[in-house]
Amino acid sequence: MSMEQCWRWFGPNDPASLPDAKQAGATGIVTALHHIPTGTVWEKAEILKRKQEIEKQGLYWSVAESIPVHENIKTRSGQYQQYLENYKQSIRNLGACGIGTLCYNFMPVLDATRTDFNFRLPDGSVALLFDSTALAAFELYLLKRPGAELQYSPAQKQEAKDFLNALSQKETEALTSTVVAGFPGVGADYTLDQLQTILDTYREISSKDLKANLAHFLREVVPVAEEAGVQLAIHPDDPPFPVLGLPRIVSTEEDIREILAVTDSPANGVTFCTGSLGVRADNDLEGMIKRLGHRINFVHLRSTLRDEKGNFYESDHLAGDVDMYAVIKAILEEQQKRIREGRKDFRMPMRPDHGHQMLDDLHKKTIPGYSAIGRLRGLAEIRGLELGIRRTFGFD
Ligand code: DNO
Repeated sequence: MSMEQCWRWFGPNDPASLPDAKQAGATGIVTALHHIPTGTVWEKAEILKRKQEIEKQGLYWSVAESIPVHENIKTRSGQYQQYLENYKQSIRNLGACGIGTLCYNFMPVLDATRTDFNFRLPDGSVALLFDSTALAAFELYLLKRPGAELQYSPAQKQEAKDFLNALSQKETEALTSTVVAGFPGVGADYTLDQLQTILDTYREISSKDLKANLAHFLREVVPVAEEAGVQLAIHPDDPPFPVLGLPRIVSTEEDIREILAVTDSPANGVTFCTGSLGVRADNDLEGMIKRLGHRINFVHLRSTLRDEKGNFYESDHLAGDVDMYAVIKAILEEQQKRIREGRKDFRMPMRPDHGHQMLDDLHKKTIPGYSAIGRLRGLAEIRGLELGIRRTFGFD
């Protein structure tokens, strides 16, 4: 038995088509209704329309990634009650349409954060980079975030200033849009002023408060998800440490344990994203799968290479700091365990996360982290490694 092999597809605006996903060997599709604004209900008709489009190509809508959680829910302010009701309704509608897994995150303001979407590797391919000096330059001198200066030493500030001075106008603009707009489907496209205004809403919110708000969210939505037959899968923080002074609460094994303890239910699970969690050297990925595996509802496989300053870039899927062999083996063991226990949720939906822009895609417009060839290479490598492990250990 293999993990369900999925492909993230960004919908009709994705330069890679559904037949491309099929040719790459995926059977499941991971997608979202990206055109629906955050906070608005995903109506059944819209879900079904997308579902039929996917099924017409002989594929299956495996996971909804993501229905973004409105900022008002994260800060428990403004219209949060209405947004919660809308979220619950979207879960019910997903379940009614037969989509059984929902990936979401609780990262404040910005989702996954990088400083460079065009980091050139020695082989000429392009990767995503998080450079702490670039982030410091952004928040100290471009955003001018109050309080940021207290977080850096004089030497770090100087380094950030030198970094910024060496950038052209175009590179400076690219840094801002990379940090602020982030990845597609994230729904954040603020001006610097708007970003500061929204960051200010977190001034009085500690990580303890944010955890309480997440717990409140879970107590509200998990029973609805149970009833609707939808398994929730919280995505870890990316990167797994605070950025721009914001609290981050899904970065470590302990964080995940706390989340799972809020309501012990198969509907309250995690997206095990090795690329996000693997940035921290103190996250023992293999051990985490062994200990928390029963609540892994979705898997993102990707690797990063970090340095001691907290910088990292996205390496090849089978290279970098993540021991992909150990990770896949542990996930397949969890799958076998579920089969033995008679659990129905043994399909273990997995997608290769991110990939390099390479070969022909270097000359095309692609979505950062999601070029067709990069996605294909990631999936192909993971499939091969998985098959080898399955045959070796008799996981069939
Ligand atoms: C980036 C993605 C994230 C992820 C969301 C899940 O490429 O891995 O944007 O989809 O955080 O909610």
